[in-house]
Amino acid sequence: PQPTLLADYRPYPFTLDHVSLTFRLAPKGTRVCAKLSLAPKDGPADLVLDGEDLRLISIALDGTALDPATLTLTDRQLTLPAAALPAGPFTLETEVEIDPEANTALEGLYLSGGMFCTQCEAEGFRHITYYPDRPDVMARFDVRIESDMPVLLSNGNPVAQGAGWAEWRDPWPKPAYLFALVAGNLVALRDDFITASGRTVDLAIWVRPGDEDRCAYAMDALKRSMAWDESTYGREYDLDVFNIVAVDDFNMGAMENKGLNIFNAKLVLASPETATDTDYERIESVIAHEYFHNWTGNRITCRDWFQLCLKEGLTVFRDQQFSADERSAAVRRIEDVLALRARQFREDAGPLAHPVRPESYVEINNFYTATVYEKGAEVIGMLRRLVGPEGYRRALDLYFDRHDGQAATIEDWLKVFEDACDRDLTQFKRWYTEAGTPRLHVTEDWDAEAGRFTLEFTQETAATPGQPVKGARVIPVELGLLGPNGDEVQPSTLIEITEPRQSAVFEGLSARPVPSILRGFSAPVILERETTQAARAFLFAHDTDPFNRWEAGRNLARTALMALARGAATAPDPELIAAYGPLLRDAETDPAFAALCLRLPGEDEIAAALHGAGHTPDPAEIHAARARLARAIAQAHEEALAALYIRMKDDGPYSPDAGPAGRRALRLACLGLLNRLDNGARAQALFAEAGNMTESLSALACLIETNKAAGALAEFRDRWAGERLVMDKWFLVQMLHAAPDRAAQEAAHLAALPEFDWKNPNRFRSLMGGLSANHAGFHHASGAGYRFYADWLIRMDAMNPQITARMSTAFETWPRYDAGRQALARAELQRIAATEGLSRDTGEMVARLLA
Ligand code: HT7
Ligand code: ZN
Repeated sequence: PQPTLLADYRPYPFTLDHVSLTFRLAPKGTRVCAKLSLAPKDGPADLVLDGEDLRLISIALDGTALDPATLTLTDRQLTLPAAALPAGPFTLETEVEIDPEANTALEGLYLSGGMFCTQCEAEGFRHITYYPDRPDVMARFDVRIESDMPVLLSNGNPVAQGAGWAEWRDPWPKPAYLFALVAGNLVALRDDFITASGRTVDLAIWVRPGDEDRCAYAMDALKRSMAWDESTYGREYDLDVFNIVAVDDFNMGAMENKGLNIFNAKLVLASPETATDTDYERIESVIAHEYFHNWTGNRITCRDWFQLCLKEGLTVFRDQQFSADERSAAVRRIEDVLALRARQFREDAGPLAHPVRPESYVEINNFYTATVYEKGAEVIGMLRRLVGPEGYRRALDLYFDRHDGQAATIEDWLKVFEDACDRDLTQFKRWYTEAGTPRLHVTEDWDAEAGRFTLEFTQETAATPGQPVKGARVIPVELGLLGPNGDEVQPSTLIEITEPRQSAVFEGLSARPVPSILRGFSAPVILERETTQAARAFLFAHDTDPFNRWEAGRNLARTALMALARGAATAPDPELIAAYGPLLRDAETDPAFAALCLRLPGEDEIAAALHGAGHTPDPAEIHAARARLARAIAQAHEEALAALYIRMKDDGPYSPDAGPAGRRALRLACLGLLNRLDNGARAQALFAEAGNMTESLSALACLIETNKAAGALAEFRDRWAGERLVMDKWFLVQMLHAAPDRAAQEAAHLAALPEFDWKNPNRFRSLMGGLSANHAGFHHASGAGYRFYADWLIRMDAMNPQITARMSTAFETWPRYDAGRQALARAELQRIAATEGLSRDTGEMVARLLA
């Protein structure tokens, strides 16, 4: 298939003011009548409408049926020649038939557990009716739904309803990707919100009967999000109602359809017994994210899909700010950076690397990536740092004023910063146009006589697919200097690196300082420092910037693990082990932070670091090194860990708030280490007494690791047999913690169970995602992990190309490993590529992976 290019963008030659849609819902033969009010913009042009998997029943122009000979119909488009169209405004009416029951790809209108629902981003609307399915065509929608389902929902405000029908009107022009419809047997948790200007908004979260008592947390998060967007960005909600619907079968996390957000049930439903602290945290942030899209995405949308980061990067940045305000800012920053490195740095370093704003795609669904989302958010964080909080607010106010109701571009976005903050962002724009993670190398020079300390920065970005040469980036580096006793001799200051090589000089110092560089992770770069384990341990003990304190501990541990894994050290680094002493003594000051510091770098992170340093990672050695270090830490600090494990026990009622969740995180981090010594004894006891899912699941993981889980797994399975979201966890935990030598076998065993409903995306992701995240299991030298995974990708592709293509990214690191593993992985990718009838989605991904 031909790629779509940013350079080929052309405005749509018609305006589309208004759309009327009527749905007669039926599982097999749903009828969709659409009336489009169109007008040519600048003279005659062919009218091209997108449409896929539609059966055209009738078509009429200004009320008169069209002779089928006038139009050209392909399997992707309907074209009416300019000569057949009036010179002024006209209406086009079509009736089509679609088959929601057969829609296993979950794009367009489909059925999930007997309920009708839609997913239209990015190009799902073309599976519903003939339409200019592109984000720069914005229209007002009226919708009539006819169905015997008790609840009938669409975008905007309700207009009228009767037995078997309902009508909705959305007063705000929107692109088709924000269209939504839901029809089902649903019940609601209701509440309301009074906006800053005094309007009452009716809120409802719609779920299957029986689930309504698991929506309170999501509702609370929604109301807090609405208040936060008013107080922090001055953005008020703009409809009379805001509906959220939870569905079981969903390709991604959630969708921001105007006034009718649709969510994967796992990001709405939570109770202490069924959801973990991490689930609660994620529900809060995704509810906020989708709500924030109302302004950054819906009121101001994207001109074309190349501009996806305009709404996604900004909205991720906003949800991160929200969580930082609602919880601990330092902890949230560390978690965000962990996720960024695990997903985005990995993407940027491999065959799938692409710029935050790509310039070409075959299937746009393949570009909903960590680069567009998470790096897109980092770029905005850098902009905010460079212009300061007031400048940022001025720029955002201008953005909303200038572009409300428009489909905008990254150029528009940068221009508001240039205008509001009087800055030239030409060089900064490279963050949007060039792929790859810059490496920022720093060397230190100390002139004792002059009391002068110099840092020299060199930046370099490696070639990425299609981009052999890179320019220097603007890199905001927040840094401070610590004196020998840990006092801050130079408080945090912002240095703007713009050159390939640049220095920063600090004068008037009485002793050689220890620099704390890239505080708060002020830029998404790989910082390379020539430093010692002792200097890292010093920062781990003394840095006043919590992010860099954590970072120092992480670097200390990663360096030690790399040495162990490649046989450069014969025993775990004593400097590292000693560094945990003060941390544990002080852990109760901020338990969530201490828990993060106790978490060792993951195996994939160690593999990436080894590869980045020019070594070939061996997954089995990495696994062994990590286990060995964890055991050594546990042995050295057994007493302190055991004491904390007891002290962090919470006897009160469960609360998902940051405080109690942080105490649990610390307690469970201690458990994870102690489990290496007590052979599952504490985990067994905890599993028996656990009053919430966070503890149950951690105990289960520990038992699997000590090979003591048979009884607990059976008990868990019996207890939660009817709970889909909990059973997803049962599959996932077994895959994540399976012994590497048995991981593929274990996956095959689980896949053969009757509970493995592979057509449900959450269930599929639990098993396959769990396998690919089991680093040493997936990359097993036998190739069994690769083979099993590829078998299932091939099977899933015929069912759901979007899920398959996304999950093929498990292979994105294959060039990192030894020749044997490379050959095995390549063979599996080639086997997928050669599959007859392979989807465009997966075809594009596999081709890029093999390029
Ligand atoms: N804007 C949405 C992205 C999206 C999506 C969601 C669900 C299913 C398929 C989807 N394709 C794209 C979600 C978001 O980022 O907020
Ligand atoms: Zn989003």
